[in-house]
Amino acid sequence: MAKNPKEESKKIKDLEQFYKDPENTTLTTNQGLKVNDTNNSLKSGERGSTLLEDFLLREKITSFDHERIPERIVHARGSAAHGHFELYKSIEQYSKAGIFTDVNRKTPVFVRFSTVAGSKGSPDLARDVRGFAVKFYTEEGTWDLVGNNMPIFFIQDAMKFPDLIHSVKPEPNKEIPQAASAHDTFYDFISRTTETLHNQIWVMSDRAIPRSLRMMEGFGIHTFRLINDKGKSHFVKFHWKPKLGVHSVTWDEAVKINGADSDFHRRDLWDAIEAGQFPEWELGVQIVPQEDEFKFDFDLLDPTKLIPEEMVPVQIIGKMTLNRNPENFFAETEQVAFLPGHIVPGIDFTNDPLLQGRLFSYRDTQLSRLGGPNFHQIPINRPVVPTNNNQRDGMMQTEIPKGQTAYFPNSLGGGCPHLAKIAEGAFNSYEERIDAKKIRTRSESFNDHFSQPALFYRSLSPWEQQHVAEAYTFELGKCLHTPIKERMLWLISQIDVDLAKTVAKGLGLEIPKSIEQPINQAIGADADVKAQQPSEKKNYLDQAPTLSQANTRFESIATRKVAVLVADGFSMKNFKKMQTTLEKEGAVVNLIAPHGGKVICDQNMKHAVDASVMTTESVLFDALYIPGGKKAIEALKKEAKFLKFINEAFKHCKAIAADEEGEDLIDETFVSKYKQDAAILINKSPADFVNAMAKHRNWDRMEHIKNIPV
Ligand code: HDD
Repeated sequence: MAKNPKEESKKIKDLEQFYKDPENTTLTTNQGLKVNDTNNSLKSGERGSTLLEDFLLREKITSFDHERIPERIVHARGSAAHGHFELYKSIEQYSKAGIFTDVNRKTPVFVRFSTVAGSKGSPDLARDVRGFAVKFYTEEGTWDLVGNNMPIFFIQDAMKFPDLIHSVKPEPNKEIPQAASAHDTFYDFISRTTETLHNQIWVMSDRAIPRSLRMMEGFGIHTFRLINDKGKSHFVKFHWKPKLGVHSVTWDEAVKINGADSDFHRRDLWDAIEAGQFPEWELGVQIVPQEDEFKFDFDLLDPTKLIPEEMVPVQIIGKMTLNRNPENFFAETEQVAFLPGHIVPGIDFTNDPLLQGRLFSYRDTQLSRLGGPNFHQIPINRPVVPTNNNQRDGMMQTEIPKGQTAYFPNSLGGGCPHLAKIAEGAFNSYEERIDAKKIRTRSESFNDHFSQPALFYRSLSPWEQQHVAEAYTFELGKCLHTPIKERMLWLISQIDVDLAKTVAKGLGLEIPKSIEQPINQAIGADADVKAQQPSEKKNYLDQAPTLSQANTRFESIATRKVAVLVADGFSMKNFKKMQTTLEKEGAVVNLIAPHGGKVICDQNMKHAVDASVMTTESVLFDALYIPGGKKAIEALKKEAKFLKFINEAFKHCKAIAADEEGEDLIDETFVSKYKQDAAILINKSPADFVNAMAKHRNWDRMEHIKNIPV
């Protein structure tokens, strides 16, 4: 039972009319005919052929044959939840949107998280960008903020999106590899399209392998506009900040989690919500006055650039809570349709060419994914306010529009539906003055491709920088074509020479002194090639500390999973003390034993085992605890898997605690040599263990972990 109440919003009430509960019902056909045999087809004799007449067989099989719809072309793998958004303070000086002015509202939301490249069934811990799509069911219509967990995008113009995605998806001749960017076609494209380098270095960082969907930031990416009731526009970037901080796993863990539990993120989100440990994010805005549009060293319309928080601080204005799991994956998570074009008065677009292309693509894709123009009538997509217009018919029309007229203006229908005035809340686009020639080109103000990847890398802590170097080395190491790797090495050297040297060493290659021109080939055939090359690297800010995960929140261990290694005879006194403290802090304590069923402690009490060691792995936990108990420790020593468990947790820089005889088990492992480590806690207080866990990992340990052969 959830500790906290589930979401009961206007949207949930709307969905309730569509719920179908099988409890106490009789099996029927789709026509309501009661059925008394759904196991056998109608035959001509007991051993005879099946008859065409069998409408029961036909209905059942036909429905089954058509159960699948096309998976999303990108972001196919995802998980979602319901919740709400609350505003802390009105920002009416910037926006007239009800959601940004009315502090008494709880706006229902449905949020879908996703990976980008993999198919629907691909593993959760792929190195990838994560989608962060929020549907706000507002009183003025639905607003979709369709963002990612990184603040920038790979490309600057929607025209290049199919190329980007074709390069990262499995190669078309062999459909390999699944959910992975570590292959030739991706780096062939990246190395010839230098605008991608900023997003690419973020993907090489730990941001691409989150510990949990609940522990990642979200970004609207594009510069949008906020419009106030006087019609004045401010530029805005949207940020989601997780209450639990931004945390990641290591690459070695990610690879192993994908085998041990490929639903790791999906399960984590579901379990946290079921347990009443509701994920929360604060919404922040970076506001730039219209007059300051050209005050930056980069173009605000360029989606490959972020505005460092050190230059424009993020103002926190509200909080989103996810507190209800969907009832049905297909009906809700699969059928939800996000469209960046869904906006409300008080919010508007800018001329960002990536955003402009997205405004076309998302509606278009729903037509083939959901079968026609009426996808807004699917329960999860229905707004919470009435819709009235003269759009008609189409596949799967489920409403019954009444009346003689389906056009405007009309007099036969009393002029309805009638138009709304702007003062009554009608949408009107921001009046932007345009005086330009029609031209197919890229603005030269978009040409700075190296400054921000370099700023990002400079802002990382040494352990994060090491992870970036290892990620490039892994990814390029999987490429088979040396010229592609060399081209990448040269480009990385433009970001940071030392980084390129480390990667080159790992690849056993030299950084080329120069590469053939042009560097950037994402240009038109008649373009001025020189003008379109990346400009000199600038240094307008030495460091942006907010970009580093080393500066995130480390306050809480809520929802962290602790594996307690036990066998018959484990110390109840040690265990109870630790369990009480951990659970008080909101952590999840699991007993891992040599077998399933029950274990008996030294006080002769039976305890349910959460998992036998054979069915689980240390990578699925955040920390380990080994209570004492001589008999138990002797039993644990006999199972090599427990030793692997401990060695691996150490390698992944996790906190490990042991009491009394628990130390003897530690002494059987590689950890015995590193007992002075700050996150190895032998006979220390539970509070010390909590503190070590709250730091997420002890990254200082990284210098030793290469010595651990697991
Ligand atoms: Fe996209 C899905 C995020 C650029 C075309 N995109 C999709 C989803 C997210 C994003 C989170 C999944 C939504 C869901 O959960 O259903 N996409 C982004 C971001 C972008 C971006 C943050 C850049 C800032 N996307 C982008 C471009 C195009 C698309 C430039 C095409 C020109 N995206 C799509 C799509 C998808 C999609 C093909 C697939 C399924 C869907 O739309 O509904 O239309």
